[in-house]
Amino acid sequence: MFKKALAGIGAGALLFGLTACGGGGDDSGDGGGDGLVIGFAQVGAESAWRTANSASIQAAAEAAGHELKFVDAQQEQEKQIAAVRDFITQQVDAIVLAPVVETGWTDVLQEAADAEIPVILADRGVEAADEDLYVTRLGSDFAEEGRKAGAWAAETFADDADGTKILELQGTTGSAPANDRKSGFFEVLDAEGLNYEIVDSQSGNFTAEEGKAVMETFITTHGLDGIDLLYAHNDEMGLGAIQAIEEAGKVPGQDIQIIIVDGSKAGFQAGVDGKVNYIVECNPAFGDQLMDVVESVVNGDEVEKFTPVEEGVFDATQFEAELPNRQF
Ligand code: GZL
Repeated sequence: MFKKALAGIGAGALLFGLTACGGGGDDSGDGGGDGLVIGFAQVGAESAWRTANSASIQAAAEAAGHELKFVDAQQEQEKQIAAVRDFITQQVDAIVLAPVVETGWTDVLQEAADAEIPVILADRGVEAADEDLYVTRLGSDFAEEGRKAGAWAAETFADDADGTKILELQGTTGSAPANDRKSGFFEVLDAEGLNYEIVDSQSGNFTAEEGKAVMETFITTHGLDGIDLLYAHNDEMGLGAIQAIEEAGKVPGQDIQIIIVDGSKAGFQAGVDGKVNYIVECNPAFGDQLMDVVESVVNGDEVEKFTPVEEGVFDATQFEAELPNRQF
């Protein structure tokens, strides 16, 4: 692989080496041609967001002429770690990792560093202690997504004299989006001085099935009377909760207001149907941007430690107009 041939050579030679490699090469599919060989350890296929993210990255790699070795880890960290180790053995040019949780990566990231294979984080992040073991992260600012949700809730319930009662469906326990969407949300509620109570908060693991099951438990434990707001960290859990709310004889979007994060077609349809009140967008379609970042890293270019993807927010007045634009 061109990387091994140039190990320990200065950036200039690295650039020359890439050009040399790019000029010739065989069609063995090992990246010996113009393209890179990129190992991608994806979280899983737990949501429409994830499926769209995988499709975006796979399409972008093909369009850029790179070979993408794709592994769906089924939301299991052990499978992601094994995939990264396999990419190291295969001596890929770069590793892209969407870490399912923030902790437990130090050893395998160190192994990639020792093998002189750059690691780029796509989507989720890892704990700060491992910050020097990856080159850059491309993805969302999850805390900002939480702040956006909190700002709408603080405004919507500002005059709720007897206090706003909140249920929270958290994403995968230990994942960056779950941790940060939670912290950003309550940071704003506190900063705005909202009088609120967290009646209950559990993880629905970003899936519709688990989101519905947890909401059923919330209803059994607390009932829905007096509950003002459900904050669901992604669409799937919110949609599962809507089923549980309706089966309990209540009207989602009216008896209990609902915030979801992602912005899938199904989420916007629920908004058009009046069952969701606010949507914070989380953009999965960053495949082309990711390929640019990977190429820059392999070229030895300077890159920012974090590159946020662009994303917006939508309320009930915008759902119908935006629905046709949704890509996943
Ligand atoms: C966020 C991403 C989350 C989505 C969920 O960038 O990691 O994981 O919000 C997905 O839908 O499961």
